[in-house]
Amino acid sequence: MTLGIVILTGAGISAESGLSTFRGAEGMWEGHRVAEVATPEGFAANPPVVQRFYNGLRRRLADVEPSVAHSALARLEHELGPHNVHLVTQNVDDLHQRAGSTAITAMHGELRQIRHTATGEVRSWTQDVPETDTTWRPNVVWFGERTIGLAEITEKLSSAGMFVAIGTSGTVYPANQFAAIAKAAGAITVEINIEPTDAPFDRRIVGSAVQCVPPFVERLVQCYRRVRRH
Ligand code: BJW
Repeated sequence: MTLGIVILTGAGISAESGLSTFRGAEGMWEGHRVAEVATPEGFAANPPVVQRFYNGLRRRLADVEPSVAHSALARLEHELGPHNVHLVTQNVDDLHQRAGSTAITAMHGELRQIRHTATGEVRSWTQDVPETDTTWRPNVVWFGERTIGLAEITEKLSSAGMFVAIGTSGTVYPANQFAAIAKAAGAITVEINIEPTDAPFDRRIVGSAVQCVPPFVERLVQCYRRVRRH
């Protein structure tokens, strides 16, 4: 039996672990303009600002832990099987991986990786990148760059029975199209967010990820067990 649940997560799922979301006050990002630190043009114009910014974010990862929301999604994959549950995250942190999820597409890249600007070689980050370095860049997707795994994601959305968006503002393309793609393919669409967005989801669960994701997962697991028994 294949259920096809696709889950999209955004910065909100990591907020209660202590990582800030993106669209805070006046579009500032940890005190930087977005164009300064999250575009190829920003990197070309001022590599030290960008390298310093990402070195700082990476170091911060060591101080945070996955929350019960991340763990609940890992449990969902474990209970239903990786062929039934696919997690697409816009987050560049590694909290889903550390919580135990394995069927993941990190569509905006991974903070703990660096990429060679000429060859595209990807390496694990082991130490701070020198601030003046332009040979290695963070392996994250900046504005105007192609997201990772879009064809595979679209395929999964097109056969999904359920799509769940957790803690994302739905302001960034292409992730903000996923609910519509899944819905057009016949999926039930669900949003879990502390502040509901304008997008036309079938169901909305309003509250924090830590409050809402574990009971939501519990209901799905119970439902799955009931269906399997019959
Ligand atoms: C909680 C909570 C709690 C809080 N519990 N909930 C015009 C000009 C130029 C470009 C464009 C344009 N129009 C459209 C574009 C395309 C552009 C785009 O979308 N721009 C818009 C902003 C206008 N998109 C792109 O450029 C993408 N690429 C692309 O389109 O490629 C096309 C292409 C094709 C072929 C060849 C080449 C190109 C790429 C987008 C990359 C985004 N990258 C970033 C940075 C990653 C690196 C880094 O981390 O530094 O990814 S931007 C940033 O936004 C980050 C996030 O993943 C992403 C989404 O943010 P998210 O997760 O939704 O966070 P927030 O903060 O917005 O929302 C948090 C939510 O959580 C809120 O709803 C809260 O309520 C909620 N919440 N606490 C539950 N406890």
